[in-house]
Amino acid sequence: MTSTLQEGILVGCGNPLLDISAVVPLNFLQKYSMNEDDAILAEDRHMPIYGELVEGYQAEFLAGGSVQNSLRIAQWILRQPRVAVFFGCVGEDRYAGILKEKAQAAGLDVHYQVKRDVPTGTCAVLITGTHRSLCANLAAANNFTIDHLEEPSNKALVDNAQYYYISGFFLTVNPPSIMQVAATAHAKQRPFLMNLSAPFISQFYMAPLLAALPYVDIIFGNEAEAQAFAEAQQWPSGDLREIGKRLVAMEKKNPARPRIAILTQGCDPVLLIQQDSVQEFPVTKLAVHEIVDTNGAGDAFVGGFLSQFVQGKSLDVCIRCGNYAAGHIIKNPGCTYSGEPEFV
Ligand code: 26A
Repeated sequence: MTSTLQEGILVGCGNPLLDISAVVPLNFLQKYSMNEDDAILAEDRHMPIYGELVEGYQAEFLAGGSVQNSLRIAQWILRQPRVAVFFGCVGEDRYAGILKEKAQAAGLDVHYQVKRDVPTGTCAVLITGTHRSLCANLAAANNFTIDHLEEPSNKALVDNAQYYYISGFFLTVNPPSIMQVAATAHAKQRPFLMNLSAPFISQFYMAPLLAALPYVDIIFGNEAEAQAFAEAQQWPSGDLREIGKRLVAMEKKNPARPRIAILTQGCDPVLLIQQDSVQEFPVTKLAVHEIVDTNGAGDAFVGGFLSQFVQGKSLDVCIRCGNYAAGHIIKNPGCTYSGEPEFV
């Protein structure tokens, strides 16, 4: 990075979760009726998973939560602390301490809402080969309220930012906060970026997603998430390019800035979809022995993208950096990095 960026230029809201990650056999997934590459909310029947992973599978504890991951990765690449600000809700416990320490070590400026008597959220990460299945127990993260954003110091942070990023995952927690941040971005004509996050968001949270979408300047998603959106909309074609074109053509509050869709598809090319064009960006395929786990790959992609986007770089630089960041974290456990970033 050459120039100095404004502190807090990027604001994100999400669910701060501590990932409890372990390699498991396929029958572990089957026992909990989970599939490879799921991303779900824990129900009562999933609650034993966390203890089982710790006791029987040498689980690792890693900083997680989708938006927080992306912002940590953006900070790592930027090498300038406090460019990004993160809001989310945690408990008052050891896990919250770990999350805060990891976020701050990355240079992220965290402003957690703290909910006493509710544990910090966790996410079981079940690794099977190159797949990862996620089961989130949001706990404290689910208690985020809009009044946290209305506290004067936090409101100032939101007002002063130039870029906003919120996951689709956060639609399960607090749509009013999303709408408020989106409205601020719109009023100030600043980019608002969002992520489809998981198929279940389109399946079960379509109403709040459709309410936010008119404010979204850039929408991220992977192939399964885009397909789930298309199915929930009953669009006839499952072709990813067609889905992207329809997504960018949906209602937009600020038509002067047409929506952009960025759809990832594992090691197949990333699609950049704009009004009349679809561009492909190749992904460097890693050898199986280089892959530690794919947990956080999508978040890291967004983090890499954001690190360039906040510097006003072109979309192709942003996407190349997204691909670089995703490739790096796949070679590390969870959404973690090692050494100095090598993106130029
Ligand atoms: C609402 N849900 C289900 C979630 C998540 C989530 N982050 C926010 N909300 N479910 C999984 N994650 C996080 O996604 C990362 C991988 O992309 C996990 O904590 C994991 O770090």
